[in-house]
Amino acid sequence: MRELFENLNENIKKHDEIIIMTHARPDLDGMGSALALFKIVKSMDKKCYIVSPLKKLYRSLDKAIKLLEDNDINFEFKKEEEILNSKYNKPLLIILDTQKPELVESEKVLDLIDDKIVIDHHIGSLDTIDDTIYKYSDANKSSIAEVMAEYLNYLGLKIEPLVMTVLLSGMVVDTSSFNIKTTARTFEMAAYLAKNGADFVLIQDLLKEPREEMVERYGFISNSEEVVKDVLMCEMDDKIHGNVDIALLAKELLKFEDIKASFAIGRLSHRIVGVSARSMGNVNVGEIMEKIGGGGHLTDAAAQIKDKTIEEVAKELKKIIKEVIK
Ligand SMILES: [Mn+2]
Repeated sequence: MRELFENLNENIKKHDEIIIMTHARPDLDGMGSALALFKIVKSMDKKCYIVSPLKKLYRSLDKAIKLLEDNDINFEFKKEEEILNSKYNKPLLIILDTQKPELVESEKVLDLIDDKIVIDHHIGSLDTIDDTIYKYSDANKSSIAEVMAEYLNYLGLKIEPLVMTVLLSGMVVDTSSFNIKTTARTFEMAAYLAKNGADFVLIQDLLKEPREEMVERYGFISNSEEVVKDVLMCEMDDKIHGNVDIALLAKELLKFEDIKASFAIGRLSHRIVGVSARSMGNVNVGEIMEKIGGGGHLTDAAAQIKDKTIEEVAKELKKIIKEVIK
């Protein structure tokens, strides 16, 4: 971690303008981290912009940004075309919460800026962004929010409590309220944010879901099928969904009684179908995801498959599940 922070410090100093980008359809982890990093970069007296999301934000993130703006905490967002049409003096692009070129907010911005730093906590399965000056990728981290909390801690920097709140909400979302992917350090960093003003009640408020979204999710769940005993699989529709939506489905399926593993399949982009897999620990979903081109851990794994339909992926996955779990 120290190496990452030293590298960030050094490179932010070396460059004149810092552009922050996260994945398309950003969530509270990706964008919450971008907002915190924006504040960090500004504290170093550098020009800084966040690539603004093209597609509609998640409602919770929308609420978070509005809450910040209502409290006069402002950020500088720049649209893709604005960035493409500007001249930059020694720009640095920092990519958060993804390392796949296909999943970033703007591939054109990715191509435009030479100096890149990637900070991610997903498992790299397809092509990843490799022409970086520094890359930090640790699938054992709960969230990029946790990494940003570490960075704030390392710098000893205090930023607005509301930004701390949004950062902590990213940690809450990525860990399903501290139920998965946590380490002792995750709790320490959550405590650090709380100590510096992050507000858990406000987070509950931010995360309340609109009824129609829950109803849509339960629609997919009600169509899930038991592939083998105590293993559920769920296919979404062909609309493009966020990584988080697919993961959330897998997490929800695992809550049902006796279920020991769960799989959710949904479309991530026009070319990529995503699979999210979870288990209680007695089925190795990492092994199953490897067989379909992905990877991960015993209890938490994922895959991204190019140029196949959801049905094709489902069929292939069912076959693998039946082979692995007898
Ligand atoms: Mn994340």
